[in-house]
Amino acid sequence: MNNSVERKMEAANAFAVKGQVKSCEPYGSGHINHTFRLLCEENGQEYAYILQQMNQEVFKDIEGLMKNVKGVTSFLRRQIIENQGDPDRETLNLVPTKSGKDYYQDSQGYFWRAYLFISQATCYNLVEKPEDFYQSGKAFGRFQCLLADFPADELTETIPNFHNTPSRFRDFERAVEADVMGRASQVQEEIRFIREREKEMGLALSLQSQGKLPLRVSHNDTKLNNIMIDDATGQALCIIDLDTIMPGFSIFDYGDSIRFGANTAEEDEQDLSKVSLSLPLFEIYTKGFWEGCEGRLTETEMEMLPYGAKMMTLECGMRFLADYLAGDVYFHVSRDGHNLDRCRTQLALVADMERKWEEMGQIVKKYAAIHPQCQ
Ligand code: ADP
Ligand code: GN1
Ligand code: MG
Repeated sequence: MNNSVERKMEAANAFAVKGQVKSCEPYGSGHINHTFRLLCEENGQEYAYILQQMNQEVFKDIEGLMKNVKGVTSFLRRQIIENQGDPDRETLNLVPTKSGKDYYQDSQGYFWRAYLFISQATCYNLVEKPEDFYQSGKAFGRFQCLLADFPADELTETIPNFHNTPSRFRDFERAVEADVMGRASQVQEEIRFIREREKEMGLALSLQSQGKLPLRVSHNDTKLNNIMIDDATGQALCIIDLDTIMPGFSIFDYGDSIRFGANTAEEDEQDLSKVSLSLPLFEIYTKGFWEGCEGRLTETEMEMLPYGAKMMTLECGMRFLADYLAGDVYFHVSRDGHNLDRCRTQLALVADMERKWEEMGQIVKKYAAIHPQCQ
């Protein structure tokens, strides 16, 4: 057995699962943690769990992160029970270790956690049915609404400056300057595209400092594959990947969903002719998010939704390119040039948003006019 297999089995056996561990295989398509599907068996009955080795390079304060996850999932669980929902499927549920802790540190110092596996539900990498995207908009909107009552001062900021776009731009420029892999010369066009948009990057922070854009407890990583859709009902069932819940902007939660889900191509598509912003998907998500938020967005937040979509796409493209230049050290990659392909889809999508800017604004205005605003 190699070292990583041994560590995985050590971790699998550390949690208070039902029965004996049968298998533990890599699972899902997340870019950050190492995720496994853990299958156990007791009296001929199978029990499934998600086992995750958390990314300690990305998350420096695992204790704070796990406190957030525990706090938010317990909070959501109470709300789901009050609403007569199914608390084992509508939120993540941590499985404790055999000694009653929320996470496990293995003998080599790596951190692990386990969740109940949510079965008969799917995470999509591309919208297959527009209805799914509408449902996810509604669920992310509602999620933000529910978290409005969560005590923000109890949250650890798991990644400081996570969606601080000017700070991301400075990181990007440092990666260009260092050019440790000698790759910058091949990506001059992409570098230029990003630099040309530098002036737009500080707008959200500047509106916040003028008191026009509120900080809210937000998810911060609202892509479609971070939500589980119930296979039987087609409804959004559970929002997952809670590692980045921190105070942030609603327009960025909305925008990150558009970035991923309203793209007609997958995030790592190599044929850029397939990349575009689908206005019907943009509209249906806007409707869902709006309804989910129950009009709890300010006028400025509403106006800034298209900007949120563009900024999240540009920021993500910049992060992928910075990682490509740095030698693919942050996002998991599975082929040469993977981060560059991802960067290119994002920049192509930004360009298409710019072409469709007017229409995006019209769609948002339509919903802003229908829904009541409080605040
Ligand atoms: P990452 O931060 O690496 O994206 P995620 O927490 O999003 O990690 O998990 C990766 C994938 O694992 C998800 O996209 C989803 O497919 C699957 N997954 C995570 N948690 C569960 C769960 N409780 N039940 C079923 N599948 C899950
Ligand atoms: C990462 O963890 P995952 O795969 O859901 C990243 C997001 C990016 C996304 C791009 C903690 O999300 O910020 O938008 O990849 N998460 C972190 O697909 O950096
Ligand atoms: Mg994820």
